Amino acid sequence: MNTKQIAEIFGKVKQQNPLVHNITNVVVTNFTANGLYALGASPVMAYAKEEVADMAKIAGALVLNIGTLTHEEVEAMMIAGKSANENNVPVIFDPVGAGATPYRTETARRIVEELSISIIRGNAAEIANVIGEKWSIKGVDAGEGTGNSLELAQRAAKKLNTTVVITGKDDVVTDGKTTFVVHNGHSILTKVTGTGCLLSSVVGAFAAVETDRVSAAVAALAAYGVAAEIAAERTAAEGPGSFQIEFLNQLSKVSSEEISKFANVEKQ
Ligand code: ATP
Ligand code: TZP
Ligand code: MG
Ligand code: MG
Repeated sequence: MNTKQIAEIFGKVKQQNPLVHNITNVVVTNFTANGLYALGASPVMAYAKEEVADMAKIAGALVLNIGTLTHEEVEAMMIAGKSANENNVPVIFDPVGAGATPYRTETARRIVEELSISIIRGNAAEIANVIGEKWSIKGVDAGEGTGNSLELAQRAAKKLNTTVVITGKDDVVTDGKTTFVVHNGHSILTKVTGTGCLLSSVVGAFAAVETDRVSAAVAALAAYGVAAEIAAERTAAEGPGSFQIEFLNQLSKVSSEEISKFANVEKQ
């Protein structure tokens, strides 16, 4: 996986304009839809249990996010996930806040047990709690952990038999055999709500056009991180409000050349 391959996968998202079906949280819905449009994908949010199976089967990827979960929404996620699995549509799971309350933790575990998840993306605390390890979490934000994210991601990939993405200052991608660390991004991303959730949906857009899960996730993280770096530089004198808008601009404007040049990816 080199920076040229990353830029190629990014180019395929723009060319193929994949439909990404999101069952996500009420905080980030609009930002997620706008971020996917900016990137060149087509977002759709569909939640009714009467229609989710039909929507998931025509999508390029299904993204499940438990940020503001309700009983009805979880049932819809199960129906959508089973339809996606039957129709070979990749399922991306963001276990927002797993570990914060027993209901979230139990639901996250039920999703990984009952569905075939292609890629799970969360902060270190969320991934640790999904696999039954202790890692403190403050609401939806990663707390202080005792462990090493890279080793945690590798343990989770083996235990869940899936591709795991743990984000933070550095991002780890692993399927348990092949591991990459992506160093792109900017700390101001933690001051804008939904930047993790949007990233999970962006991973969905990349997984829709690239069947190798690790390559799709690495390319998504690098492109997203480079766009954030450019946006942060351009709004350095302002704050998170200006950054949020400029980040959407850069998800749309960032070029394959910039991604090749600035992607900072390390194979372990
Ligand atoms: P949390 O709620 O713990 O912030 P999250 O679900 O919002 O988790 P993040 O881990 O914040 O997700 O990841 C979202 C994006 O922000 C990723 O692209 C990640 O690389 C980037 N990011 C997070 N923290 C930093 C940081 N300190 N420096 C650079 N990039 C960061
Ligand atoms: N509360 C429930 S979901 C949510 C909040 C604040 C959004 C979390 O977004 P992210 O991308 O995980 O920071
Ligand atoms: Mg965040
Ligand atoms: Mg999150």
